[in-house]
Amino acid sequence: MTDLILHHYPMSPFSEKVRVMLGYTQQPWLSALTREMPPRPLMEQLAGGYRKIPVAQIGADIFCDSRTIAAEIAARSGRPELALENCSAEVQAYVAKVDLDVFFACILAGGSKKLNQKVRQTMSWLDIARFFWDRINMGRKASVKIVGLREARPKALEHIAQVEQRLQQDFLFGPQPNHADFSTYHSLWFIRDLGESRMINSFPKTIAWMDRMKAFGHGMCREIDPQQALEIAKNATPRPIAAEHRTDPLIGKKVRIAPADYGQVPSEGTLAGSTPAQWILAREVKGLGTLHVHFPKPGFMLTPV
Ligand SMILES: N[C@@H](CCC(=O)N[C@@H](CS)C(=O)NCC(=O)O)C(=O)O
Repeated sequence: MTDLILHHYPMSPFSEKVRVMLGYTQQPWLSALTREMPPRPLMEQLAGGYRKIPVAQIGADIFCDSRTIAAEIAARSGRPELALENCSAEVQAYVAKVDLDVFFACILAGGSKKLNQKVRQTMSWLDIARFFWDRINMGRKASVKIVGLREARPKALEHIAQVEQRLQQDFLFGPQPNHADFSTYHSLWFIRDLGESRMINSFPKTIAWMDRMKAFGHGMCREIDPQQALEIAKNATPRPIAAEHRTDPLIGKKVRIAPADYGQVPSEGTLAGSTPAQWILAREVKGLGTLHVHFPKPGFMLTPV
């Protein structure tokens, strides 16, 4: 099986969602580190305009958003419950909330001196300034309302109290983890493990569940030079797309696909496939050949060019 390459950075919560999923499934993976903010020229070659992190790569197939990455991990590990589209409507509605509103509440509430110190140890002052400038702009241009600084802490605490109440078994929706556990974990990891905040201390079941999640680790990971990822893409051809996924009237037409919520930079190419859960965009990239870029349908917009 061709290794999965994860393009990520250590402090990225959504990357942590995927790293822990890779640990849980004991999938071997290759780690390609990227910067905390654009410009990311290498990522642009692979994914087009899509600017969020993480992005995964398997040969010449590129997976944008933790959702398509999770679907891939689910298929490779034989654990269908890790793909959100295989979960119940209740779980899907829960994840839609925790991966957006709750995520922002936790990020804003989780800021701490310890986090600042960690940021200072890994980024230059110039990059810190660039980082804040980038995120302020991203927030301003977002098409969804992002929680305000003052509401963030009560909202995060309300969420943690609900998690505490939900935890009647080892995992949030039963005795085994599903997609929702990983979606919930990454924001709380930001608060507890990165920020070293005490916000979660008075929630014992949540702490015990977080420890169980953390114990999955990050699996069998080997760091590569991101340039190697380009070589791998160049030497691979995208996976074939089944005939039943090539029936959409827009197949073969030029389209743009972009997130509908924030960081809405589109990727442009030719629509090559449309499954119930994903769009697949074919992009011709100088020096790399044809790449297939996979996007989830929920939360994304497709516009014919
Ligand atoms: N819906 C996306 C959200 C990804 C996301 O917001 N990632 C953050 C980092 S954790 C990001 O991309 N921030 C802007 C950036 O890194 O440029 C997913 O599930 O992957």
